[in-house]
Amino acid sequence: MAVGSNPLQGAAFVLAAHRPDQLPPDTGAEVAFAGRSNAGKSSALNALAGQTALARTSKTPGRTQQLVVFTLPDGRRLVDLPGYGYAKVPPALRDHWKQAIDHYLRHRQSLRGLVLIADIRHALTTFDGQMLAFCAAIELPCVLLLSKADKLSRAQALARKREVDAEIRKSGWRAATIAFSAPAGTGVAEARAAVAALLAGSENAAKQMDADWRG
Ligand SMILES: Nc1nc2c(ncn2[C@@H]2O[C@H](COP(=O)(O)OP(=O)(O)OP(=O)(O)O)[C@@H](O)[C@H]2O)c(=O)[nH]1
Ligand SMILES: [Mg+2]
Repeated sequence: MAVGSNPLQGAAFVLAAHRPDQLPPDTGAEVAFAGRSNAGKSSALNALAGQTALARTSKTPGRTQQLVVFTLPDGRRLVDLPGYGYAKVPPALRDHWKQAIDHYLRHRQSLRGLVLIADIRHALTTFDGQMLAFCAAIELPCVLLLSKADKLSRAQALARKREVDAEIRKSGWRAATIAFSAPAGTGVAEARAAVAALLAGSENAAKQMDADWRG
């Protein structure tokens, strides 16, 4: 690939699903973007796609309220998930999303990997830990984008990345971490390459076994 070309170029909106059964057919390959509400999932997706207004972003947490699906020209997909942990969402809706995301992560055969987004300035949340543990348990590759790195100096950002790397190792999780900033472009090229690698990855072995077992 030519230097500077974007493997995630040409992404286009497909649909927004309120329930996993409204998603496109479970074939091919997709990568999902997950993380705490307001962490910068939609902004990261836009930066990776090289577009400013593909996924909707907002200062107000709880913006993304559906499983929003985008397709690349070759048919592979990016999925923007609703944020977790936003206290002001009514409990019934929060439960709905928890279950929908849970179901999606457990059963989606075409899911090749997860991009987890967490604000570099904050400690990983319980939910982040659950996501990382879940990925480790089902051997789903995970890339952790440490977002809003522009809010720290380079030295501070590097120190935080090292801390998070150490926490991941200590906990027995597996994830590549990238210090990331959507507005400053930090880590964008590296994250694009990581997502392209996830999309090119083989079907998740554990899920395939699960599907075979379920018949
Ligand atoms: N400084 C800075 N701000 C960012 C960055 N990424 C996102 N933001 C800001 O953080 C806020 C939330 O960004 P979103 O991308 O909408 O976050 P989200 O995780 O999709 O949020 P929900 O859909 O509500 O779960 C917005 O005001 C963004 O402009 C970043 O890398 N640096
Ligand atoms: Mg969002």
